[in-house]
Amino acid sequence: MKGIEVFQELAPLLADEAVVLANGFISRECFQVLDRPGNFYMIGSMGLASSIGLGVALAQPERRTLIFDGDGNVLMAMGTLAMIAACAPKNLIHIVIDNEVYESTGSQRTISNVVPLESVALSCGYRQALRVTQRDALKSAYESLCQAEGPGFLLVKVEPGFDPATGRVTHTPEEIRNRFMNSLKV
Ligand SMILES: Cc1ncc(C[n+]2csc(CCOP(=O)(O)OP(=O)(O)O)c2C)c(N)n1
Ligand SMILES: [Mg+2]
Repeated sequence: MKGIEVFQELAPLLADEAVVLANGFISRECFQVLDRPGNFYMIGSMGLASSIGLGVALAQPERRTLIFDGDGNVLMAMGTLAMIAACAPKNLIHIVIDNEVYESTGSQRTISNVVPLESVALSCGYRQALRVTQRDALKSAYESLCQAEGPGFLLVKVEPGFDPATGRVTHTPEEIRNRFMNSLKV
């Protein structure tokens, strides 16, 4: 499975969730598959999608919040796993697209081949943590996390392989912020 297939599989299931996306190819692939006002694309700040997602989940406990993260992003901000577990928002699902490389900057190897990030999350205190390696298992794993109490963690092992024809996010940071905030008004 390639990273973009995670979005192809899960995008049809989205409704009014707040979605916070890690920088680089993860944001770009989601933008290509399903751009929506409720998507908050990180433009630059690596490692911080999880912090922002935590803040959104705590501010809007009645709304499900999804974080789409990368292995490099999670390794860079591993302390945030502990903070998410300690704050324990029931409405948060943290999805990590793990290609074992920093693909957006040239595919340098990370260490997620030897550090099982879902075990780290579970040890920190996430209520659920699953690993998926096949596309056909993704939807049911996601749905089981939706039905369980969060915070949930879904590690999706993928092969590297970004399509260079995938465009960049064309919204300005201000547009991303404004439409995201509007989409969260109740
Ligand atoms: C603080 C900071 N350091 C480095 C970068 C450069 N950078 C952007 S994306 C990226 C790789 C992210 O890796 P990962 O989370 O595994 O996602 P992938 O690119 O593999 O989809 C790096 C190093 C950055 N944007 N900000
Ligand atoms: Mg990666």
